[in-house]
Amino acid sequence: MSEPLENTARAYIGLGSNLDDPVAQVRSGVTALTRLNRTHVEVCSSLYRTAPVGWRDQPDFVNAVCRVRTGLIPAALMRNLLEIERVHGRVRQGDRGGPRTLDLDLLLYDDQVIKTEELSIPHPRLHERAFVLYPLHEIEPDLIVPGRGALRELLKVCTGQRVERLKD
Ligand code: PH2
Ligand code: MG
Ligand code: MG
Repeated sequence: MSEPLENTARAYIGLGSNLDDPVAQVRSGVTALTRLNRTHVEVCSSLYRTAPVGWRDQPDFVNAVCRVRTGLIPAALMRNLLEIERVHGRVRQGDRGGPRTLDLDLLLYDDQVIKTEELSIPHPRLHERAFVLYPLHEIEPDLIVPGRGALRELLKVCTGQRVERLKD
């Protein structure tokens, strides 16, 4: 029997991949989220093909966002996300923003604002990234991002980044 999810937080997780069959990587990442302890995946966005932001000279990404309910505290949830990345062959070589098999970003955790060595919530660049804002808007159009305001307004500023929703 699954554990009760009372006193849980609502968190949003961004998924991204641009190596080794990105669509399969992102789908597998979602499956891994559904298997996390004390965590229930409530809804996932469509998959989106997106132009790389930052380091341009790399393949297009596939991105998505999931909303979960979780009994894990943010640091524990983050540790679990890093472990899922590792299982998906993620190699970290100081290549910030470079190609990756699977990236799982903890975007939001309730309306908390957290800044520690390991964790920045809301994700510090979420408000300027169409590849996060579009899938987030698909599942949560009325969302307010703590410290950044209405998602709807953030989207308006975020033009010029190529984002294409993939058919199921
Ligand atoms: N992730 C990055 C850097 N740039 N661009 C797109 N389109 N999608 C991503 O997931 C992405 C990126 C760093 O995590
Ligand atoms: Mg990322
Ligand atoms: Mg990341």
